[in-house]
This record gives sequence, structure tokens and C-alpha cells, in this order.
Amino acid sequence: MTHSYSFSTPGITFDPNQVMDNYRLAAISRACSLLVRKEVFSGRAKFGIYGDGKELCQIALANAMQKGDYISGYYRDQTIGVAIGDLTWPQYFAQLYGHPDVHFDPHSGGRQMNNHHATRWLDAQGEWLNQTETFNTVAGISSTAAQIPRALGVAYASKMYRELPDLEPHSELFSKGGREVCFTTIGDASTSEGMFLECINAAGVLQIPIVFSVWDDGYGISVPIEFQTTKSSISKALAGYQRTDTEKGLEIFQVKAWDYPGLISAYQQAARLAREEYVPCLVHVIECTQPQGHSASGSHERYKSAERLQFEQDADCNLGFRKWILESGISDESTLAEIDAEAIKEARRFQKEAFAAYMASIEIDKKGFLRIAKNLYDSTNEPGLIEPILEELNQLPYPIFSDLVRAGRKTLRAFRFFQGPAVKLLRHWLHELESKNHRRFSSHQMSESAQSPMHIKGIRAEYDKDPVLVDGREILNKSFAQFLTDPRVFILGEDVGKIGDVNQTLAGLQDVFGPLKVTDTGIREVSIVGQGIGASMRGLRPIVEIQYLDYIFYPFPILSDDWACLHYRTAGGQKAPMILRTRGHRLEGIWHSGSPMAVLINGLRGVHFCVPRDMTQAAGMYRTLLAGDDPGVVVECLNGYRLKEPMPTNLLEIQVELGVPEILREGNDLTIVTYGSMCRIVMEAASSLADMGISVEVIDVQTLLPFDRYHHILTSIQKTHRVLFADEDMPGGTSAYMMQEVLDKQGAFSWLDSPARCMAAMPHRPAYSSDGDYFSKPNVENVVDTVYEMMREVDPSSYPAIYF
Ligand SMILES: Cc1ncc(C[n+]2csc(CCOP(=O)(O)OP(=O)(O)O)c2C)c(N)n1
Repeated sequence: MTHSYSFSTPGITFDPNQVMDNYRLAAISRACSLLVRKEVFSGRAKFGIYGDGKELCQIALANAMQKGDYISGYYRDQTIGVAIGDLTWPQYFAQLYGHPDVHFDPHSGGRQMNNHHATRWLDAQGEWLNQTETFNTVAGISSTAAQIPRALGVAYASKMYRELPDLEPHSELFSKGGREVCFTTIGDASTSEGMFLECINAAGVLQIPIVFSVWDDGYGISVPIEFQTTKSSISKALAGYQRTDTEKGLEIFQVKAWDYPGLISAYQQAARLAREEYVPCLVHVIECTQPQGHSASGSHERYKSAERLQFEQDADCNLGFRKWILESGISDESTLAEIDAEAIKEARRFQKEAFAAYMASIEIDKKGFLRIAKNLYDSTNEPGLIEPILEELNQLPYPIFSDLVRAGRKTLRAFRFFQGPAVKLLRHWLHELESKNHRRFSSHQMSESAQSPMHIKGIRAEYDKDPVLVDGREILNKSFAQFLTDPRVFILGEDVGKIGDVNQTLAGLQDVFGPLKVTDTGIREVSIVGQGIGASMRGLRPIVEIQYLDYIFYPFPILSDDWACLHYRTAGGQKAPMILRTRGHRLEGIWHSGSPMAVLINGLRGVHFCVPRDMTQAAGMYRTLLAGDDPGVVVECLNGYRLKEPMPTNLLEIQVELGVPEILREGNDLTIVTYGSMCRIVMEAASSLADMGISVEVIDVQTLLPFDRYHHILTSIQKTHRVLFADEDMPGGTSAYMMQEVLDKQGAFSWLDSPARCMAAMPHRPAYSSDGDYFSKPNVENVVDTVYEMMREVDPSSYPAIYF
């Protein structure tokens, strides 16, 4: 049964030249998709995913984009990338092979799977380039639906630039009056993800220029839509969000994937509504196909019926486009056939060009190795040592960098009893290659720019002789009031506006700065974070609040998958210097006392992770982060807002240097390394221990990432020869991390006279009430007794048994 095409007649005049350009693009995009699968099967590429069956909707979307707009899409969107000039086909193939050179794969420097694109927004020095003169692609991400939350923030930034006149002087690189639309795409199955639904709701509330597109091909890999979506239709399921004459909401379109005039019309309308009226839109594109199935790692014959497989062929959007062109008399069969044939040839040419460039980059180092190998061969007369290694290397059809390193290391091992010049040359070659590979695969974990907060020096708090004591929250209130004078800074979160957050650190600031600078949001942590990430990609400096640390797991996937690795996965092409503010460690009950730092620091490599002991230090950390261009987390002490702190005379200048611990108390017998709310407990324990004749040095690490950059803890251990790592995370969590940093990385082991110890919370969630806290978390007695025990081990006569 062949598919019947019945095209929309929206009353638009089509420019035949543009139509033919669009056809050429659809044809080459299809040819490239088909080649990707072949390249994987040939062994030249590891994995391939492609955009076939979605060419036409992407062309229509791209036609509606203007310079300065954004696309936050997913792994099908190659046609959009090429249509807007943000992707070339050689780049597409370079990424397929994993070419780790940003000259060839500017999107990710070979770090991302194919079809994960990103505009390079930063120059080689890490400075922002102009986003208003380009079409912008927000860095691709494999986690389905994760492209949506930051899209919300990108669109939200348009609103900020439009509505905050003070931003004008900062808008040059990022906005022209807030007219930029963010387009975001998603597969039909991924609309089942909570984050998609949450963001639809948030967009309806916020009324921002965002256009959601759903490419509906009826499957999520093998699982059909009836298992995915209520009513098997996302536009039907979301119908309640449709705006009406009296209520704001979204404008919802439904259009067929092969209906060129219908698609062009839908996208023109959606883009106009979003751009001019700030109406968020949803374009549900139905009857998409997937001619080759989901990806190169499976075959759809395993799960699609014969009828559906036939539909994949018959309802093909490129065929539909062809039919419409013929019906409209824009071109003829033979011209279109010529274009198709030319597209296949061209795709092959681009693929070959990309592969040759990739191999050539490896060939340079391979030649270097072979030259040295020959030298070794000639100078040592030990063919038996080198020949098998060369043979193995020469047998590889496509040697890659790791093959060269492996061959180099094997050779050095084989020639370990030789010390001639050739061996020295080989060592040098290997060393150089490894340092190049380190850049290729491990650069840009953090900002490498002149604005890196790692360059910010510390400015310590200074006090009058008799400082005024104030609630900790007042220290923050005054500090935030200063931060908000920067037009780019805004604060966003649950209850931060009208009441100035649940601890009133922001009290009164909305009245002073207005509701866009200090903004109440719905209870929707994923999209709060998305709003911040996206806005920070456009030159703004959002401080987003997660009301309690214990609720950070809701947005954690986005923080980890998108935010923390953005700079790394774009090889320094993009950054999102958002600051995430939250409060934790200890107060009351299971969801207001957690301190799961190990989960966070290990899931958020790529951010600076600050754990201030009080609000003065927190204020200094915010200032440092705001002066830099990296993302950062600050975990304030939940029980510290009403504790008294001396008001510094230089409160509005304090900066905390990242990765520099502070010695809170000097001592000679034992070092306790801690942070956050535990500092107070440890300090109290230290004074009890002093009464017992034990002199403890207390160190507050201040930031867990980075950790003690200058090895101050090692210096302390070189004096005390004993160390206890204490915190209120789970056993084996951050105390173990600190121990590894100090013993392993800093090499403190050989300075120890006693075994290093860790002290953590109980391995369960903290129970409610004061007793719950006492028996779930380390308390003063635990610290005193553990230190005493450590001292007793060394000198039982000076420290006799206490309890038995
Ligand atoms: C959060 C998450 N869960 C699962 C996957 C594995 N996965 C990759 S693609 C996919 C199906 C997505 O289907 P759909 O959203 O309809 O997009 P399509 O691939 O059909 O275009 C799945 C389950 C993933 N990448 N991310």
C-alpha cells in the first residue's frame, strides 16, 4: 500500500530557488545519513546516529530561524546544523570518527558522538564571541530531553534583555533587544520524560520566545508510542496548555513530516508568534520516518511490523518533498534524479575528505614512531625486540593515537636494558605524544581563560576591635544587595522573591531590584536550573537557588549531564557560568539535614564546589565565583542563618581564594581536616581536647573542588604527623575523598606516625530532632573520643582508657 500525500495549501508564495536549495540539502543530508551507517559497519567509526526521515521538518525549522537565534536540539538535527551554516558535512564526518582537533570537529573536538553539535561561542582564549551575528547551536547532549531545560533559559535570556534596560550595555554579544527565539527539538518518546513536561509548563508560565518541536516517528528505539504517550499523541495530551483568547499558554501546531508547505507555514507562524509576541509554541511533527531504524547499533526489522517497515519507505519526507516539487511544477524528474545522484557522490567525497584528514593527523605521529623504530633497529641490532611491535602496528587498517602510544610503551619496555640515543628519542616522542593526547582528551575541564576564578586572590575579612554581631543571614543579605547591582546578576528560585527566601537572606531585595532580578519560581527544580544554565550561556550571571540541598537530586541529571561537562564536552567552545546556591548539612529531619557531598562532587566535576563554614565565607565565595567565568556551587550551612557572626569592616570586598584551606586553630599533636557545619563541632571538640592536653590543628578546606591546591594540609601533617578527616557525609564519602587527596596525591602517608582516620555520619539518613541529629551525625563527643583514641594508641600512659 503506498502512502497518500495530500499537501497543505497555506497560501504562501515559494521561491523556486530556495525550494531547490532545500531539496539539495535534503538529498545530501539523506546520503550522509546512509553513509554513517556504512562507516560504522566498515569499522572506521564506532557508533552512528542519523537524521534520515526528519530532513524536511528540520529544513522548515531552519528557514524560520534568524541570525542570533538558538537551536537546542538532539542527535537527529544534522539538517538544521547544515541549513544554518553551523555544521559542514566534513565536520559531521570528523565527529563521527572522533577527530580530536577542533579545526576539524569544532563542535566537540572529537569528544562527543556524531550529531552532537555546538557553536564555538568562545575564542581560543576562552572569551565570548558574538552570538548575535551567528545561528547558535547549544551543545548537544545524549540524555533524552536534557536539551530542553537549558533551552528554557536561553529563551528566558531574551526576556531579560528585552525587559531590563540596564542590560543594554552588556547585550552587544548576546542580544538585539531580546528578539532571539530558542528552538528546541525532541523525539516523541522522550516527551515522556518529566523534564520535558515540566519545561512545557514553565514555558507557559514564563511566556518566553521558545518553539518546541517534536519529531514524532512513533517509536523510542523499539517501544511504540502507545507505551509512551497518553492518547499516542503529544499534541493531544498537551491540549490543555493551548492558549485561548482569555488565557495565556502555548500555541500548538500539528503538521506532517512530508508536507513541505504545511511545515514552512507552521514554522513561519510559530517563529513569528515566539519572536514578536513571546508566545511559546509547540510544533508536533507527525508521520516522521526512520528509514534505517534508530541507530547503527541495531536493526528495526527486529521490532517493526512489515506494514510499518513499508510505511518507513512510503511516507518518506524526501519522497513527499519530491512529489510536491513535481506537482508544483518547480522542477522535473530528471533534474531531481540528477540532484540525488550528485548528493550521493558529494556525501562520499566529504566522508573521504574527513577520514583522510583524521588519518593524516595520526600519520604525523606514526611516521615519527617509525623513524625512531628504524633507528632502534639499526643501532641495537635487536630485530626480535622491535619487529613484532611493528608488525602489530602495521597490521592495523586504521591505527589511532592509542595504538601509537601502546606501540611506544611496548617498545620502551622491550628496550629497557638499552640506553642509546634512539631510546632517548623514543622516550621524548612518547612524552610529547602523551602531553598532546592529554590536551586532546582532557583539556577544558575548567575555564582556561584569563577570567578563570582560579586567578582570584583571597581578601580576608577584617574586623573592628569590637565588631557588631549580626545574624549570619544579614551578612548574606548585604552581600547579595551588592551583587545585584551588577545588571547581569539575577537570583531565581522558590520563595526567593516576595519573602526573600526561606531564611530571609534576600529579604527586601525584590522591592529594591524588581521582580526580574529576584524572581519567585514554581516548584520545578529541573527547569529552574535550566533557566539558569541557558541564561548564563548568553552572558548573564544567574544565581539559582535550590531551596534545600536535599532536593538537589531532582535537577541533578541536568547539573551533571549538561552543566558540569559543558565546557569539557565542547572542548572549550561553550561555557555556562551559573552559580548554584543551596543550603544543607544539618538542621532537622531526613530531608533537611543531608550532606551527600561525595555524590555531588563526583557527579559535578567541572564546577567549583564551595562549602563555607559560615555566611561570611559564603559571601566571599560568591564574590570570587561572580568575578570568574566558571560554574560554581555554594552549599550554605542550613543551621547558620541565625547564628551570630561579627560584621566585617570590609564585607563587600571579601574574596575566598578557591582551593585554599584555612587554618582555624593551630596545634601540634593532630590535624583535623573538615568543612561546612562540622567546623563548629570540631572547634568545640578542639577546645575540650586542649583541656585534656591534646593540641589539635583544625583546617577548614573551604572548597572541595578544587581541593587544597597548595598542599597546606600536607604542611600541617608534616608538623603533627597525625590526621583525622571529619565530615557529615556517608562513611566512605567525602572524608575518604579528602583522605585520598592528602595521602595519595599530596603524599602525606610517609609523614604519618598514626594511621589516618576518617569520621563520617551514620550510613543512614539523619533522623529527626536533636537526638536524631546527635545520633546520626558526628558530634563533639565523637570527635573528642576519636582524637583521644588516636593519641592513646601512641602513648597509653599519658592517655589512659576513659570508658572501660
Ligand atoms: C535519559 C535517557 N534514557 C535513555 C536513553 C537511551 N535512548 C537513546 S535514544 C532513545 C529513544 C528516543 O526516542 P525518541 O525520543 O522518540 O527519539 P528518536 O530517537 O526516535 O528520534 C533512548 C531510549 C538516553 N539516551 N537518555
